[in-house]
Amino acid sequence: MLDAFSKTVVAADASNSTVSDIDSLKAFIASGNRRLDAVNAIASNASCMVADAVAGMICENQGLIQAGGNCYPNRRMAACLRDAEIILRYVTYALLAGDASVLDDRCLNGLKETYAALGVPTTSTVRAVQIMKAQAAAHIKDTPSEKFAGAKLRKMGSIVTEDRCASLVAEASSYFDRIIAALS
Ligand code: PEB
Ligand code: PEB
Repeated sequence: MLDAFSKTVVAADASNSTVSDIDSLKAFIASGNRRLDAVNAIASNASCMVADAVAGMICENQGLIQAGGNCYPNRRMAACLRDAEIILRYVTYALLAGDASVLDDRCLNGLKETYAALGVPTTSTVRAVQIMKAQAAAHIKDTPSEKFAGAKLRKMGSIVTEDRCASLVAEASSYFDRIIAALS
């Protein structure tokens, strides 16, 4: 498992050179508080996001909760909610570390095969992950809308930068894309 620092050291080691990429590490530290806010924006809204993403997935494919569907009976529904929460949690770990290896090694490694063996449908899982991707972007930018959240709307009220943390939104999105790629 790597983070932004160890990755730089490993890369330098592999090419028999000293760490030269100091600037990117400086930038990582300088933007550290934004990063923590981004992680917090996801982590503290996680239960709402997961419930909404799985509900959205089911709205679009109600066969999932009918007999024979993969969210039926309650035991499978619970497993699905749990899985969505696990996956979202690993995104927060990767975002905190600034590196995808924790997500790859501890969550995605073998997940596609596990789902195939259990008969968990890939397209539905991917849809739930896509909704979480949209939610995470909205929460990092602190622009969740009334349209999707209704009375559950929650803004962090964090310091809004001009770019609305675009680079962190892009980074978080890349982790969701990585999950989708690993499952497809
Ligand atoms: C991965 N998920 C399930 C299992 C495992 C995982 C190992 C089998 C054991 C169990 O049921 O607990 N566990 C999970 C994970 C990690 C881990 C990601 C990473 C560290 O340790 N069903 C749907 C949706 C989808 C879903 C598409 C998005 O219809 C999930 C949610 N996962 C689902 C279901 C089961 C499951 C298990 C329904 C139960 C399958 C079954 O028992 O028939
Ligand atoms: C599911 N939610 C969102 C999206 C969908 C759903 C399909 C759009 C995803 C995308 O753009 O691809 N839609 C929803 C659902 C049905 C449906 C259950 C069933 C009929 O059609 N915002 C908050 C809360 C948190 C939240 C803390 C409510 O302030 C969720 C839990 N959902 C949330 C957020 C978005 C979203 C999309 C932040 C991103 C879009 C936005 O807020 O504008």
